[in-house]
Amino acid sequence: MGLKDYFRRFKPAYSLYNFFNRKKLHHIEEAYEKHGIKKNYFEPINSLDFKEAKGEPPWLDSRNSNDALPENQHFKKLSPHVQERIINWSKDGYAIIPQFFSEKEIDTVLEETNKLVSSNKANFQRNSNKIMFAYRQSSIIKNIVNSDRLQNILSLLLGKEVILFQSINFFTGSQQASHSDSVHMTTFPLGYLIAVWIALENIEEGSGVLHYYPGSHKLPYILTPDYDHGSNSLFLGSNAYDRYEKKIKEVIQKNTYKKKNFLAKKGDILIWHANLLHGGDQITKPNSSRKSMVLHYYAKDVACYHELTQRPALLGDE
Ligand SMILES: O=C(O)CCC(=O)C(=O)O
Repeated sequence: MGLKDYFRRFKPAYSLYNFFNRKKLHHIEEAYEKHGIKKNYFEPINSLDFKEAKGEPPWLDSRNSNDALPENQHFKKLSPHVQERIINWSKDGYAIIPQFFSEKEIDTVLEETNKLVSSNKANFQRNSNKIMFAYRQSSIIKNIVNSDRLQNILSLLLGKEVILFQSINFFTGSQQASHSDSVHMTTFPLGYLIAVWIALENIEEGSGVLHYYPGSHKLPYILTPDYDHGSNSLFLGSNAYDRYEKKIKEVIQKNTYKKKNFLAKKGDILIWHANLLHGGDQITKPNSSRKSMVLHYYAKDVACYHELTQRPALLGDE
């Protein structure tokens, strides 16, 4: 293992970084205070820290959306097209809204993304061709994708106002193994993350299609105590994510959830629950493109952190 990897697993390095980023960590100080957790804002954190804390899950995790949504004032204001698409949220853990974005909106997002790339401003993730946080660099992208029209739906589903935390633009399939976002972007109480996948072109079979397991959001969350993560007080476990993926594979094998693929048309969206298992299929047609954008939102007034890397989330920089 290289020195760089060793350093990436060294928890005090993150603490030092956090120490100098207090402004982006006020939210976690507030959460610690609210839940009586004796911890400094810069220290490592994971779900075990909230073992004794009390908190309510999102309202549609404890109620049936078929009964609860029709009584809701915000639901009543949505178009019948959207209402019909989100009504089974609590059973399915996902909602597909065809043609949520117009062709013109998507073309504008693509043009802006291409501009970021050609001007060398795109924030490519290490060793990948995914662009992170494009919405922070282009207000045009931000205004299109992070519209009130979308936020109102997400806030309704979580029962709390949402804030956009991260966007990822893909040119090709991620081929990421099935996972729950809650190991990457975790909340206390659990369940206060929500994601939106936007098709930026018609998605073809073989291009590394997004897959998901309807209903799998009801499975227990797989967090630090539930798999062999290999970390200790100083270091994160080596290959902790591989170990997590292995655990999820076992969970899928033990259950009977049926995998579905999202063969989306340009402008379609799929919204998923914080704990819905999903991932990217293998690319079987070499050189195929799969242009898409993912938005991850946290709810306001909850603890937001990263279970896998045991760091509080840095919020801000909008
Ligand atoms: O788009 C994909 O292939 C997977 C995206 C994903 O899993 C995520 O952003 O959480």
